[in-house]
Amino acid sequence: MKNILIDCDPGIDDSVALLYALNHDELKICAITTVSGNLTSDECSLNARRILHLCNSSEARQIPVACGPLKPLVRPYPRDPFFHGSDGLRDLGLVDTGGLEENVQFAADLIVETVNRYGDTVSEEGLKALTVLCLGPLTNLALAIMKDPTLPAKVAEVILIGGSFGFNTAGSVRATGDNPVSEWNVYVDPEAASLVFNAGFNLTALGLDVVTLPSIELSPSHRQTLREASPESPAARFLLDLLDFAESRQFASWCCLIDSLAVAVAIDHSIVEVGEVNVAVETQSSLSLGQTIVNRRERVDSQWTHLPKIKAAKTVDADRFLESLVKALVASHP
Ligand SMILES: [Ca+2]
Repeated sequence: MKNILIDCDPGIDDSVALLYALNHDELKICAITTVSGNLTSDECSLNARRILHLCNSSEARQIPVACGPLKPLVRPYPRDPFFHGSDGLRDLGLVDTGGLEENVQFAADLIVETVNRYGDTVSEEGLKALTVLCLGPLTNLALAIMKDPTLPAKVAEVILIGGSFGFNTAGSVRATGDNPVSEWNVYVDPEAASLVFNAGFNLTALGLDVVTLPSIELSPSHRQTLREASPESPAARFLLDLLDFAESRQFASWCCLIDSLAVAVAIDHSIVEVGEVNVAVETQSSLSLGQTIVNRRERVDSQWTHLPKIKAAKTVDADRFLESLVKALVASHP
């Protein structure tokens, strides 16, 4: 069992990721924090609690949900051009939170508290006990390390959805930020991303290089499995509804599954192959704001070794990822 904290902005792909983590028996969600990204943080908090209620389990009802700031660290909030439905959940009528209230703490405070509660304990495998999944802009984690700079040493790993690291052309042909070279989560709050990349976490970034690959496509067999489970499984039914929504607008199924890859990597890191990169975030240019710049020059004396070194995913075993996701979703019962 792995303890995780999920910082997120649900949003349809975050919601699938939450349902995946909630229904996987190797993960325990210790806390959920929400950030302004796909929607503003307060809308995301409401949606996170709607998803917990959809699970209808006593364990899900115990998970604290705390809301972060309504805007990025220093910039206005740019509303997501990708339409998630007017409520962020595809307008399926999932309005009920089952009475689940938002935690009174600010998101960054809940992150600090949770890391300090679990970070000094050690798992059976000898690892530090809390893994942090960041599925949206990095505002909350940046605020948390400003409050408590000891956090990076206490977290087992940060697994984040963000950036683009030049391993293939996906970062340019499927860029999601509001310019041709940036990824949405880093684009929204580049200063926060820069702080987090420089903080010294054991950090794995899952960027556009892997999350937008066309091989992340649910097969007819996966869809049949979801359909057969859907009368009993609200999570399976939810994903089928989202796929209809995305594909009716000519988006591929990976659009609904981006954030779920972080959950899959938390369960089994070998689902992705990673490489080490020195990376910086562009925070000045109006043309390339949010670009994650990786030095790919061959000459040893041309390396930018002063930049922080992180792990970034190069390839993904899409078949194993999708099998794991579908298996968890079909197992969910109210
Ligand atoms: Ca997200």
